Amino acid sequence: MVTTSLVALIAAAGAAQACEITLRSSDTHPEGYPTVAAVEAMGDMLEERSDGRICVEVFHSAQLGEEKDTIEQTQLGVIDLNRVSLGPFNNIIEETKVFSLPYIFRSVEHMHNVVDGEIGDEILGEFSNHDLVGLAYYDGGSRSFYNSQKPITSIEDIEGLKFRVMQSDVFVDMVDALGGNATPLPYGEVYSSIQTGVIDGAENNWPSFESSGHYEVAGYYTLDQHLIVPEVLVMSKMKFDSLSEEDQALIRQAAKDSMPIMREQWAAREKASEEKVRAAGVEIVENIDKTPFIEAMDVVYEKHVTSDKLKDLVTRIRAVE
Ligand code: GTR
Repeated sequence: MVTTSLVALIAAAGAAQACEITLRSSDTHPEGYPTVAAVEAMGDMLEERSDGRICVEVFHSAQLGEEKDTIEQTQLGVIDLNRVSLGPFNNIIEETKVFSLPYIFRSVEHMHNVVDGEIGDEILGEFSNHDLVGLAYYDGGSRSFYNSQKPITSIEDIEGLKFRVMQSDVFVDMVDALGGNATPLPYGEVYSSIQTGVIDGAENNWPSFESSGHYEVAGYYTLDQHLIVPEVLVMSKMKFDSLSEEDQALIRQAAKDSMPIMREQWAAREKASEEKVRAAGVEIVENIDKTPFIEAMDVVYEKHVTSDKLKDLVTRIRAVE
């Protein structure tokens, strides 16, 4: 046993030594979550294709901090790679707002068609004006409301409830428009805030609702699916620009190649998380009438889609099949 672990240790040290460039990558999710697994898979491809010169080290479970802070750190070049939701970019990169608008995507398939096409490339391109390089899109399913108080079966039930949202004005206005009270908070503070009654609930997809344990403190989940926000893998522009063109191309390609791996894992994890949450006895409200929710969002669009550029993007997104 001792010999085996010693051999493994030496092998690991050897591999680490061979890496000329080690990219430190941040993720708020735990080991095994599809986003974490996808960036690890990207690292494996990169290491192989660069003959062991370029490695990726994924710091999962918010070891490097909460998303808003890690984004700043990535812009400053302290963190090299970062896998985050697009939501926290809304207040920094205007154009990302269009993918964070409630009910902008008709389905996950529609979202895939948009991000895989020219609009997706355009939005990724915007990151380079903000000290970042947009590398790839990942899935974030659809987000719905959960809370500790009561089943939400119609828009009226939201009245007066306090919901945590990601740190973006679009989401604050979204909850306000539904009659609730929005509190922007870092992801890591949501569990205890629901538990202590500081907030009544939050909103997220099946895998996050499950992996964060929020379902243990919020026993009502209403599948209103108000948001389908893609997630992104970004890189520090400073770090990216310091590399050779060949290495930049290797990184871009490995990131793109991790997308199908992510989508496959996501589909499986969504099912597994849903089963776990249902088995735990969470009351799920399904098949609600979404029309009043969609109609209530007009004010959010009026407030946030003001420039010609954003208006044009919204029209083009809607035109995608
Ligand atoms: C998750 C997403 C995370 C984070 C989190 C949140 O679905 O994968 O990147 O944004 O939601 O609500 O903060």
